[in-house]
Amino acid sequence: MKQAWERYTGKMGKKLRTLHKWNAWLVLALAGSGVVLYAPALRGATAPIRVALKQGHIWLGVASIALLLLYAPFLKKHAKQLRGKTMQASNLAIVLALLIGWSVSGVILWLGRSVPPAWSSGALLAHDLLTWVGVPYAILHSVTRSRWVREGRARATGAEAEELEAERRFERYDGSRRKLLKTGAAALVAAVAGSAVFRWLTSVGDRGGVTAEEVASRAADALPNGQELLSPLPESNPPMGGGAEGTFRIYTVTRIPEFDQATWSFAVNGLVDRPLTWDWPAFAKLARKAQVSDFHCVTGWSVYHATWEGVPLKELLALASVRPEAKYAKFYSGDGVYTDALSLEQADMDDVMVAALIDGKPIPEDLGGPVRLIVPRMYAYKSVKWLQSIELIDRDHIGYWQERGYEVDAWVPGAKRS
Ligand SMILES: Nc1nc2c(c(=O)[nH]1)N[C@H]1C(S)=C(S)[C@@H](COP(=O)(O)O)O[C@H]1N2
Ligand SMILES: [Mo]
Repeated sequence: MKQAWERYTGKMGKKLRTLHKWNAWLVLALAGSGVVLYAPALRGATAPIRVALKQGHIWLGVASIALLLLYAPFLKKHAKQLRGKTMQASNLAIVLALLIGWSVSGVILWLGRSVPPAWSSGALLAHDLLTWVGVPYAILHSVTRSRWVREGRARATGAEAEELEAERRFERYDGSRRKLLKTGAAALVAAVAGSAVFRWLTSVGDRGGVTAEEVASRAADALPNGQELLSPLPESNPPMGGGAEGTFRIYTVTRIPEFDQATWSFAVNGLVDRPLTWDWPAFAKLARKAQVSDFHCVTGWSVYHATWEGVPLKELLALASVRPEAKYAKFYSGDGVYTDALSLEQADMDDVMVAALIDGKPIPEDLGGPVRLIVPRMYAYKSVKWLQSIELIDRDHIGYWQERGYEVDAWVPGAKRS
């Protein structure tokens, strides 16, 4: 590929060419793996390899940081050579800003549980934003250069005279209005294609993320039948936590099960003396409590001080009268695939809840409604959505994500353990 710096001669030109080539491949691989890691629509299909994919993405990121460090000694001289070439100089500035931004936020994300959740969520936001700017930019960059590359290749037969001619063409082309038009057209195509791909990748049911405020405004349509049965306690209306802050990313590994009040049921069974089943109206009548808690996904995002209202798990277990030989509670999602488990000591924590409302509104379907588990002191992969039944068992059960490489220890750092 003939880039601006390919016209440099000498040692530095050669090094820059090599660095540029490696950087291009790394950015491509990072973008590919990063988009797969991000895309809600791909969670289920990629579940078995997600942990390895994330590890691979991290190592590619480390390699990319190494390239930046290798480039650093050339920066001053390189910038000097680009003086007066506005297009190329601004390209360099943009690329460096992107790479540095990705590196810093990536390292913070990599540190994971050794940094406060607020750092992780800031870093995740930055990492994503840079990607939504950087990937279209990289596509644009390669598209606008490729025409010149094609011309250059046709002419570059090795002869010096032809090389010079190609270079002259490039200089003219670089400044021409045609280039501007081409760039504009390529930008348009990239933007349209990019947003279509983005919308597909982020589609889960019908959306990819939902802010706490949106939860409140959409809740009414989310549970068309039965939501009127859940009248919020005074503590959640207005929410005693003051309203949740943050954005839930909507996750499912299959689909979003549809809530039908007529067929919905909830059961506690297994090693219990009194197996119990509720239909929706009966479940909606159970005494509920309200609590304020934070919600942390291990990938870096958090939602703070949501007011959850529901039935404390320990009260449901007490109603069913757990037998002494039971050691674990296993949770089944109505999606038919997702499960998790808690030891009975963990299940006994006061804030583990089968929640039905958030901030005084019924939990919307895409956030796990009508009822989901909430385990505030553990990462949210323990918080099974569309909770359908709880089975008491005498041995541990490895949950959906732990089975696929997530840490079995899901405690949020700093959280008080049972
Ligand atoms: N049934 C089911 N429950 C689930 C998940 C899932 O994919 N399916 N994802 C878990 C993970 S990893 C997180 S971070 C939270 C996300 O909750 P949200 O989709 O309401 O934001 O749900 C947890 N519970
Ligand atoms: Mo998560």
